[in-house]
Amino acid sequence: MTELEKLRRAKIPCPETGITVKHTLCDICTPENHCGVDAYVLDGKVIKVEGTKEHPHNHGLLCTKGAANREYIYRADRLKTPMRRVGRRGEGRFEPITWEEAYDEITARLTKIKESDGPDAVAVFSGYTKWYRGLLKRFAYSFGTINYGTESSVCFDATMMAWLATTGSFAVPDMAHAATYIGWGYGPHYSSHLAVGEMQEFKARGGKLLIVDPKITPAVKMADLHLQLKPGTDGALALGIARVIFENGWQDQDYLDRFTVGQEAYRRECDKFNLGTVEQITGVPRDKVVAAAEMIAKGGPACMHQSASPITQHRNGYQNYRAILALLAVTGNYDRPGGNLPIVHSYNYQAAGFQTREREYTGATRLQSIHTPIGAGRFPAWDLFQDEFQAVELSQQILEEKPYPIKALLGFGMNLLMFPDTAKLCRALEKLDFFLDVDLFSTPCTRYADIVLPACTSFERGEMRVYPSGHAFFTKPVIDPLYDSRSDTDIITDLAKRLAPQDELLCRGYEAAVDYMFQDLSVSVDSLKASEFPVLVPEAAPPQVGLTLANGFPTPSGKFELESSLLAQKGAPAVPSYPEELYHPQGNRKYILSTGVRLPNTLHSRLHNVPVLRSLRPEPMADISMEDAARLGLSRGDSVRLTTDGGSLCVKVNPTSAVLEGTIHLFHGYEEANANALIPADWLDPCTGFPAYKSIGCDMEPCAG
Ligand SMILES: Nc1nc2c(c(=O)[nH]1)N[C@H]1C(S)=C(S)[C@@H](COP(=O)(O)OP(=O)(O)OC[C@H]3O[C@@H](n4cnc5c(=O)[nH]c(N)nc54)[C@H](O)[C@@H]3O)O[C@H]1N2
Ligand SMILES: Nc1nc2c(c(=O)[nH]1)N[C@H]1C(S)=C(S)[C@@H](COP(=O)(O)OP(=O)(O)OC[C@H]3O[C@@H](n4cnc5c(=O)[nH]c(N)nc54)[C@H](O)[C@@H]3O)O[C@H]1N2
Ligand SMILES: [Mo]
Repeated sequence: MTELEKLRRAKIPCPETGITVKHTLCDICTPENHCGVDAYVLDGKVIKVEGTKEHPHNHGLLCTKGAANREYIYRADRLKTPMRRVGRRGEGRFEPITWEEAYDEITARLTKIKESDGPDAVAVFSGYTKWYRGLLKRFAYSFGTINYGTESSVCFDATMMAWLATTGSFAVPDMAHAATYIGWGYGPHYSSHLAVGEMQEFKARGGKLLIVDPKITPAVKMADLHLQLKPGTDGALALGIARVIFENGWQDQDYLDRFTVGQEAYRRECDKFNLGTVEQITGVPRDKVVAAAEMIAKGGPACMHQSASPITQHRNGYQNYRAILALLAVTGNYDRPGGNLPIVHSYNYQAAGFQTREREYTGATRLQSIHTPIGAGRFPAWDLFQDEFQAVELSQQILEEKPYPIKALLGFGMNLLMFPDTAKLCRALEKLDFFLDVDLFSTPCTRYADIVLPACTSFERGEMRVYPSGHAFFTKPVIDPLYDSRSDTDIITDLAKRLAPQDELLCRGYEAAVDYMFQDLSVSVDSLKASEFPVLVPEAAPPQVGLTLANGFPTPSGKFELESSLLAQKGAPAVPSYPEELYHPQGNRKYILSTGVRLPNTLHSRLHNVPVLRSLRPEPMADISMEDAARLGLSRGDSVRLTTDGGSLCVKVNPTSAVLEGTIHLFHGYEEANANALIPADWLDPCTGFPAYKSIGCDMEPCAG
């Protein structure tokens, strides 16, 4: 082997090999992470990825998913060109067309529908991808429709809405000053790997960790106390813990008296949950409930993990989460050092400690309409706090045409396997007059589209990111867009020029939009582009502790609302409650099925087709307890039929001591075992409309493979 061959094989970046290292980010998972990535590029191809050591957020670390970026961007099923459907909807037969042909057809079809049925008959939807959303939302409003909706209809926003009703502002844990950490539904090793290091430091300082989780996870192994509750019973547990605190006089009565409203009504709710009741509902032994109460109330300043979604994805999820939040008031841990500190999201779902004009940009062109957005009037918390449509109601409105018809859908990164009752959504997509889907890959959803457009990945585009440290990063493409793909924001801008030409700022595209939003700051797209790494924005400042307590909460009463006046006005339960008879997940079925608890090698539907990650769990598998496996005579790899009120499917089992007897865990996004085929369309939290993905009654019986 020559010296050059050796250098190339070792992927050494230097002039001889022609290998260069360029900096970008991983956008496979949640914007909370979006780690810096070093891409090793040879002849316009990415040949290797590593974490960026100079990146202020991930400091060179990458998780399983991030390390698979090369295989992700080169997935064999990348869309190559714009396409027009030639077969039946769902069949997946397409012909390639040019971008111009695609744009002409989209423009003609949408213009016609706007004329015949009005602009609100066109719905604009974004899946999990978030980077283009500011532009997409403004495009929807400038086109004239009020129907802009996203995957946030099922994700973090229920958590956010619980904070808004309770304290008026979202708040993050002040780990640096806390003595106790409440890890309620906390699984960072799989869902948010950078948080693990923070937890290790916290433990090394002597901090105490409480974990409330139905599964035994890597985080449980770090815990001082683990409450292994049945999925979705969190409300009963939180109210029971509060009752123990009150009975022992451990509450911060001064905080409760000065800063909260609704104490009496809340205490009446807590009184319903004595230790026997709590144990019977949740399965958590009474001594552990008492120990948790003591740890939270007496263990020094306590802060809690904000939990993205597993607490709220239950039929009583919103109230369960509010019941947990109430513990911060009972123990005086909101807006105090070591507690949870209020912050505001400043750009693209992230808090960076500086203000931007994002809301002004996205909302400026929203028109008045005689209609309300899809799903309005059905879910009180959603109505109070959201301006988007509630996407779980999309299929219903397309099919029923009530209160008015939806005829066209523009999907960006839409994944139909995300929605409960997938079959119903497929029927709805079949009924549409026009469906555009923009994606990186050929998916079950693109198969229903009339026109499919190929988007490019974060490696092939430039995009703006902000980080909690106050940093902003404007990336540059590290390779050209693959095939004939384009960035989402270029696609939106091109469509805007045809369908909303009057919106001059929108038609100037993404960089103009970012500059508009950042105009009050001393950084701009150009100044950020000049840097290879994230730049600290001078205006960024850490949250100031105690301001809310001094100036009043941004709620109608100016206080921490244990009893929410806004929810009361909407006829929703104003005090956190757990009416078991209403939310019992099992019905007459034997098991509780929880779908979608995160696994290290999966991200929704995105990574099932990435060979290296697929190899870690080659097939979809339901995790079941050793006890249930023994009783049914099942070994690893045997098949079972799972049946719920929503449907039934066959899947292999993975017996494990990590899950509770009587529970079944199945990850979602697999076409061959679609968890959401088991969730009925109406299995929703009535406050938020969020699907109860994580607790539904299920039967299980062995079946042929
Ligand atoms: N690997 C991976 N990472 C991801 C994602 C992914 O698909 N894969 N998705 C991203 C997205 S969109 C989101 S929203 C976040 C979600 O991120 P997280 O909120 O962290 O979600 P999970 O990891 O599913 O759940 C965290 C822990 O909550 C536990 N849990 C499940 N049900 C309950 C319950 O009823 N009560 C309690 N107390 N605990 C429960 C789970 O067992 C798990 O250990 O993850 C993000 N990160
Ligand atoms: N049963 C069950 N269902 C769930 C959950 C659960 O826990 N259980 N979790 C829910 C949660 S919290 C969430 S956030 C949702 C996830 O919501 P989904 O929207 O289902 O998430 P993904 O599958 O990651 O991505 C959607 C699509 O976006 C495409 N895509 C990726 N990057 C880009 C891009 O840059 N541009 C474009 N145009 N497309 C892109 C992907 O190829 C994919 O087809 O799922 C929800 N559904
Ligand atoms: Mo999510």
